[in-house]
Amino acid sequence: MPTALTRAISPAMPRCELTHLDREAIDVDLAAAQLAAYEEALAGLGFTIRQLEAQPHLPDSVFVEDTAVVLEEVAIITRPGTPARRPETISVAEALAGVRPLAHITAPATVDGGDVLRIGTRLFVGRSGRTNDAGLRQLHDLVEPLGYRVTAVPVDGCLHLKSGVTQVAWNTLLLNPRWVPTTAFAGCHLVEVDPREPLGANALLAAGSVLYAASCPETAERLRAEGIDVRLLDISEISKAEGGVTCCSLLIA
Ligand code: CIR
Repeated sequence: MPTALTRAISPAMPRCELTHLDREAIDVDLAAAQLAAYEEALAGLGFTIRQLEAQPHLPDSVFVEDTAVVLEEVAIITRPGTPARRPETISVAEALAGVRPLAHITAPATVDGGDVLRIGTRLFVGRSGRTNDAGLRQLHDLVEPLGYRVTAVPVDGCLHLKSGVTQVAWNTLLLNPRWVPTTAFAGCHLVEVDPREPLGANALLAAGSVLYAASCPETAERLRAEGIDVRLLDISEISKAEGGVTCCSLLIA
Protein backbone atom coordinates (compact mmCIF):
# COMPACT_ATOMS: atom_id res chain seq x y z
CA MET A 1 0.00 0.00 0.00
CA PRO A 2 1.43 3.44 -0.86
CA THR A 3 2.25 5.74 2.04
CA ALA A 4 1.97 9.49 2.43
CA LEU A 5 4.40 10.94 4.95
CA THR A 6 3.02 14.13 6.48
CA ARG A 7 3.68 16.22 9.55
CA ALA A 8 1.32 17.88 12.00
CA ILE A 9 1.10 21.67 11.79
CA SER A 10 3.57 23.51 14.02
CA PRO A 11 2.09 26.03 16.46
CA ALA A 12 4.90 28.31 15.20
CA MET A 13 3.52 28.26 11.62
CA PRO A 14 2.52 31.96 11.73
CA ARG A 15 6.27 32.74 11.80
CA CYS A 16 6.88 30.85 8.53
CA GLU A 17 9.41 31.91 5.90
CA LEU A 18 7.95 34.22 3.26
CA THR A 19 9.53 35.18 -0.05
CA HIS A 20 6.84 36.52 -2.39
CA LEU A 21 3.81 37.08 -0.17
CA ASP A 22 3.09 39.63 2.52
CA ARG A 23 2.55 38.15 5.96
CA GLU A 24 -1.06 37.43 6.84
CA ALA A 25 -2.38 36.01 10.09
CA ILE A 26 -2.49 32.21 9.95
CA ASP A 27 -5.17 30.36 11.89
CA VAL A 28 -3.25 27.35 13.18
CA ASP A 29 -6.38 25.38 14.10
CA LEU A 30 -7.84 25.96 10.66
CA ALA A 31 -4.52 24.95 9.10
CA ALA A 32 -4.65 21.72 11.12
CA ALA A 33 -8.20 21.06 9.91
CA GLN A 34 -7.12 21.71 6.30
CA LEU A 35 -4.21 19.31 6.71
CA ALA A 36 -6.60 16.70 8.14
CA ALA A 37 -8.88 17.07 5.10
CA TYR A 38 -5.83 16.73 2.83
CA GLU A 39 -4.77 13.54 4.63
CA GLU A 40 -8.33 12.23 4.41
CA ALA A 41 -8.33 12.86 0.65
CA LEU A 42 -5.07 10.93 0.28
CA ALA A 43 -6.41 8.11 2.48
CA GLY A 44 -9.48 8.01 0.22
CA LEU A 45 -7.15 7.46 -2.73
CA GLY A 46 -5.57 4.44 -1.03
CA PHE A 47 -2.63 6.00 0.83
CA THR A 48 -1.67 5.01 4.35
CA ILE A 49 -0.99 8.23 6.24
CA ARG A 50 2.11 8.34 8.40
CA GLN A 51 2.04 11.62 10.25
CA LEU A 52 5.20 12.83 11.98
CA GLU A 53 4.96 14.70 15.25
CA ALA A 54 4.62 18.47 15.15
CA GLN A 55 7.85 20.40 15.57
CA PRO A 56 6.92 23.30 17.88
CA HIS A 57 10.01 25.33 16.96
CA LEU A 58 10.05 24.75 13.20
CA PRO A 59 7.36 26.95 11.62
CA ASP A 60 7.53 25.45 8.10
CA SER A 61 7.88 21.82 9.12
CA VAL A 62 4.48 20.80 7.70
CA PHE A 63 6.08 21.24 4.25
CA VAL A 64 7.81 17.86 4.31
CA GLU A 65 8.17 17.82 0.52
CA ASP A 66 11.17 20.12 0.79
CA THR A 67 13.16 17.79 3.03
CA ALA A 68 13.56 14.73 0.80
CA VAL A 69 13.36 13.36 -2.72
CA VAL A 70 12.05 9.82 -2.54
CA LEU A 71 12.77 7.53 -5.49
CA GLU A 72 12.29 3.76 -5.69
CA GLU A 73 15.99 3.16 -5.13
CA VAL A 74 16.92 5.83 -2.60
CA ALA A 75 15.63 8.67 -0.44
CA ILE A 76 17.76 11.76 -0.86
CA ILE A 77 17.67 13.93 2.25
CA THR A 78 17.96 17.51 1.09
CA ARG A 79 19.77 20.50 2.52
CA PRO A 80 17.09 23.21 2.34
CA GLY A 81 18.09 26.58 0.95
CA THR A 82 16.86 28.38 4.05
CA PRO A 83 19.08 27.60 7.07
CA ALA A 84 16.14 27.84 9.46
CA ARG A 85 14.52 24.87 7.72
CA ARG A 86 17.51 22.52 7.80
CA PRO A 87 16.68 20.93 11.19
CA GLU A 88 13.43 19.65 9.63
CA THR A 89 15.41 17.01 7.76
CA ILE A 90 16.52 15.16 10.92
CA SER A 91 13.19 13.55 11.78
CA VAL A 92 12.33 12.99 8.12
CA ALA A 93 15.61 11.11 7.66
CA GLU A 94 14.76 8.99 10.72
CA ALA A 95 11.34 8.21 9.28
CA LEU A 96 12.68 7.31 5.84
CA ALA A 97 15.63 5.26 7.12
CA GLY A 98 13.52 2.13 7.40
CA VAL A 99 11.93 2.69 4.02
CA ARG A 100 14.80 3.40 1.62
CA PRO A 101 18.59 3.57 1.63
CA LEU A 102 19.43 7.20 2.40
CA ALA A 103 21.68 9.66 0.57
CA HIS A 104 22.35 13.24 1.66
CA ILE A 105 22.84 16.57 -0.04
CA THR A 106 25.81 18.18 1.70
CA ALA A 107 27.23 21.73 2.06
CA PRO A 108 27.68 23.94 0.18
CA ALA A 109 24.91 22.44 -1.92
CA THR A 110 21.29 23.37 -1.26
CA VAL A 111 18.18 21.66 -2.61
CA ASP A 112 14.53 22.11 -1.66
CA GLY A 113 12.36 19.14 -2.64
CA GLY A 114 9.81 21.61 -4.01
CA ASP A 115 12.29 22.22 -6.82
CA VAL A 116 12.40 18.59 -7.93
CA LEU A 117 9.74 17.47 -10.40
CA ARG A 118 9.99 13.82 -11.30
CA ILE A 119 8.45 12.58 -14.52
CA GLY A 120 9.36 8.92 -14.97
CA THR A 121 13.13 8.72 -15.15
CA ARG A 122 13.56 12.47 -15.62
CA LEU A 123 14.16 14.86 -12.77
CA PHE A 124 13.46 18.47 -13.67
CA VAL A 125 15.22 20.59 -11.07
CA GLY A 126 14.46 24.26 -10.51
CA ARG A 127 17.36 26.65 -10.33
CA SER A 128 15.61 28.80 -7.74
CA GLY A 129 16.36 30.93 -4.72
CA ARG A 130 16.50 27.65 -2.74
CA THR A 131 18.35 25.20 -4.99
CA ASN A 132 21.86 26.12 -6.12
CA ASP A 133 24.18 24.79 -8.81
CA ALA A 134 26.10 22.64 -6.34
CA GLY A 135 22.75 21.09 -5.36
CA LEU A 136 21.98 20.38 -8.99
CA ARG A 137 25.37 18.71 -9.42
CA GLN A 138 25.02 16.57 -6.30
CA LEU A 139 21.55 15.45 -7.33
CA HIS A 140 22.85 14.62 -10.78
CA ASP A 141 25.76 12.60 -9.34
CA LEU A 142 23.43 10.67 -7.02
CA VAL A 143 20.71 9.76 -9.51
CA GLU A 144 22.43 9.48 -12.87
CA PRO A 145 24.02 6.11 -12.00
CA LEU A 146 20.48 4.91 -11.19
CA GLY A 147 19.29 5.75 -14.70
CA TYR A 148 17.69 9.15 -14.10
CA ARG A 149 18.35 12.23 -16.16
CA VAL A 150 18.56 15.64 -14.47
CA THR A 151 17.48 18.75 -16.34
CA ALA A 152 17.94 22.19 -14.81
CA VAL A 153 15.00 24.59 -15.26
CA PRO A 154 15.19 28.32 -14.53
CA VAL A 155 12.53 29.52 -12.10
CA ASP A 156 11.61 33.20 -12.06
CA GLY A 157 8.93 34.91 -9.98
CA CYS A 158 7.94 32.03 -7.69
CA LEU A 159 9.38 30.07 -4.78
CA HIS A 160 10.00 26.62 -6.24
CA LEU A 161 9.83 24.86 -9.58
CA LYS A 162 6.67 23.09 -8.42
CA SER A 163 5.04 26.46 -7.66
CA GLY A 164 5.14 26.91 -11.43
CA VAL A 165 4.74 23.41 -12.88
CA THR A 166 3.46 20.02 -11.72
CA GLN A 167 2.37 16.76 -13.28
CA VAL A 168 -1.40 16.20 -13.53
CA ALA A 169 -1.60 13.06 -15.69
CA TRP A 170 0.70 10.80 -17.66
CA ASN A 171 2.77 13.16 -19.82
CA THR A 172 0.54 16.13 -18.93
CA LEU A 173 1.89 19.08 -16.97
CA LEU A 174 0.08 22.05 -15.46
CA LEU A 175 2.19 25.16 -15.85
CA ASN A 176 2.37 28.90 -15.30
CA PRO A 177 4.39 30.11 -18.32
CA ARG A 178 5.20 33.40 -16.60
CA TRP A 179 7.29 31.58 -13.98
CA VAL A 180 8.79 28.59 -15.80
CA PRO A 181 9.68 28.29 -19.50
CA THR A 182 7.46 25.99 -21.54
CA THR A 183 10.46 25.11 -23.70
CA ALA A 184 11.95 23.05 -20.85
CA PHE A 185 9.14 20.52 -21.25
CA ALA A 186 9.16 19.74 -24.96
CA GLY A 187 7.31 16.51 -25.67
CA CYS A 188 4.91 16.93 -22.72
CA HIS A 189 1.31 17.99 -23.12
CA LEU A 190 1.02 21.34 -21.32
CA VAL A 191 -2.05 22.85 -19.68
CA GLU A 192 -1.59 26.47 -18.70
CA VAL A 193 -3.11 28.01 -15.58
CA ASP A 194 -5.84 30.57 -16.02
CA PRO A 195 -3.93 33.90 -16.02
CA ARG A 196 -6.11 35.10 -13.13
CA GLU A 197 -4.83 32.18 -11.03
CA PRO A 198 -1.03 32.47 -11.05
CA LEU A 199 -0.72 30.23 -7.98
CA GLY A 200 -2.68 27.49 -9.75
CA ALA A 201 0.18 25.41 -11.15
CA ASN A 202 0.68 23.39 -7.98
CA ALA A 203 -1.37 20.18 -8.16
CA LEU A 204 -0.75 16.83 -6.49
CA LEU A 205 -1.14 13.79 -8.72
CA ALA A 206 -1.91 10.85 -6.44
CA ALA A 207 -3.17 7.44 -7.59
CA GLY A 208 -4.45 8.90 -10.86
CA SER A 209 -6.44 11.74 -9.26
CA VAL A 210 -5.39 15.31 -8.63
CA LEU A 211 -5.67 17.14 -5.31
CA TYR A 212 -6.04 20.82 -6.06
CA ALA A 213 -6.61 24.20 -4.37
CA ALA A 214 -10.25 25.26 -4.33
CA SER A 215 -9.03 28.86 -4.75
CA CYS A 216 -8.27 28.22 -8.44
CA PRO A 217 -11.64 27.17 -9.91
CA GLU A 218 -10.98 28.35 -13.48
CA THR A 219 -7.83 26.27 -13.77
CA ALA A 220 -9.64 23.35 -12.10
CA GLU A 221 -12.15 23.51 -14.98
CA ARG A 222 -9.28 23.37 -17.48
CA LEU A 223 -8.06 20.18 -15.78
CA ARG A 224 -11.53 18.65 -15.79
CA ALA A 225 -11.80 19.45 -19.51
CA GLU A 226 -8.71 17.23 -19.91
CA GLY A 227 -10.63 14.36 -18.32
CA ILE A 228 -8.73 14.64 -15.04
CA ASP A 229 -10.39 13.67 -11.74
CA VAL A 230 -9.89 16.86 -9.68
CA ARG A 231 -10.49 16.85 -5.93
CA LEU A 232 -10.72 20.37 -4.52
CA LEU A 233 -9.35 21.25 -1.10
CA ASP A 234 -9.49 24.47 0.88
CA ILE A 235 -5.83 25.22 1.68
CA SER A 236 -6.16 28.92 2.54
CA GLU A 237 -3.89 28.81 5.61
CA ILE A 238 -1.24 26.66 3.88
CA SER A 239 -1.24 29.11 0.96
CA LYS A 240 -0.58 32.04 3.30
CA ALA A 241 2.72 30.30 4.17
CA GLU A 242 3.51 29.96 0.42
CA GLY A 243 2.71 26.26 0.53
CA GLY A 244 0.58 24.25 -1.85
CA VAL A 245 -0.81 20.75 -2.17
CA THR A 246 2.45 19.06 -3.16
CA CYS A 247 4.36 20.52 -0.20
CA CYS A 248 2.46 18.78 2.59
CA SER A 249 3.40 15.18 1.83
CA LEU A 250 6.05 12.83 0.57
CA LEU A 251 4.37 10.08 -1.41
CA ILE A 252 6.09 6.72 -1.14
CA ALA A 253 4.99 4.02 -3.57
C1 CIR B 1 9.13 28.32 2.79
O1 CIR B 1 9.31 29.48 2.43
O2 CIR B 1 10.04 27.50 2.79
C2 CIR B 1 7.76 27.91 3.26
N1 CIR B 1 7.11 29.02 3.86
C3 CIR B 1 6.94 27.38 2.12
C4 CIR B 1 7.46 26.11 1.54
C5 CIR B 1 6.55 25.53 0.53
N2 CIR B 1 7.07 24.32 0.01
C6 CIR B 1 6.95 23.94 -1.25
O3 CIR B 1 6.43 24.67 -2.07
N3 CIR B 1 7.47 22.77 -1.58
